[in-house]
Amino acid sequence: LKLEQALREALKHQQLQLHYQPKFALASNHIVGFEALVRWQHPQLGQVSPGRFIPLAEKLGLISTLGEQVLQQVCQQQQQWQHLALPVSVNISALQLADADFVSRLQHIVQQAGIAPGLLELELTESCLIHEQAEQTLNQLTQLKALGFKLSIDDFGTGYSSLSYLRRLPIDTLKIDQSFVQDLPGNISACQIASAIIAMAKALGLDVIAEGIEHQQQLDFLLQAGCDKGQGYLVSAPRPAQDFTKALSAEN
Ligand code: G
Ligand code: G
Ligand code: NA
Ligand code: MN
Repeated sequence: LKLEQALREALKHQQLQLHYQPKFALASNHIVGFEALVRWQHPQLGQVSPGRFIPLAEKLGLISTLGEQVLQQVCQQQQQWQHLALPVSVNISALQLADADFVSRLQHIVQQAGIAPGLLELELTESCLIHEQAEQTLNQLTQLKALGFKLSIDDFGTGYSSLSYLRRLPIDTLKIDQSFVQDLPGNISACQIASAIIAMAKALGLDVIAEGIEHQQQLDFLLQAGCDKGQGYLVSAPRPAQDFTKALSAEN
């Protein structure tokens, strides 16, 4: 009950913050975009992990409220970074996407901020995409795509979606799950799965990015397997936006 009350207060007073993790070109280490990750620093409870409060927000029916605050903050940040023209991705939970108002609310937030939809990418997990209302989800994604938003499948390879369903989705990017990346290059099946995802993405004309790169040998393997983008502690953990603003203005 205490955490529940604290979360309600935090949402009421808009106290959640965002960190940003760079996405980089594996060949050059240049930043090519960011992923926004929500953070909650509570005065008494300390840092509460999203792994705890996101499921709680879902349970309490607060995930759309939380998600809208995240989207609003990302749009504000993108106003500030507009000259960089780097896409920022946002994690969207299944229940948030299931909200019938999701598309129109997102559109409203983006219009209010005056941001080009192409600067926003929505990260959806496979479990977010497969449920009883597959047709409705397909419909929504088609609308989002038509509006110019970018779509990616997060944690790719860990879900249960069929390739025949995925084939119909208007997706731009596959994100190779970090559980595979972690085991590169020493584990043969991890190598084969990563290579297969990269080859499949290319064959389908999709972008592919590897998550959770911590070591140079992982990066080297991915690069020679044909993957050209990554994220991970090797280059940077998620950090406050201002930590990047200065470096980016020097780079661009
Ligand atoms: O940094 P990490 O501990 O940030 O994130 C833990 C989990 O929380 C990940 O699965 C991540 O996708 C999820 N997460 C982080 N930020 C958000 C967000 O803004 N919305 C949703 N729905 N999930 C998020
Ligand atoms: O579910 P999703 O893929 O959105 O979650 C990403 C999670 O991975 C976040 O909690 C983020 O902080 C974390 N993360 C990002 N880079 C690394 C990394 O290099 N290693 C590990 N172990 N975690 C990472
Ligand atoms: Na993600
Ligand atoms: Mn992921």
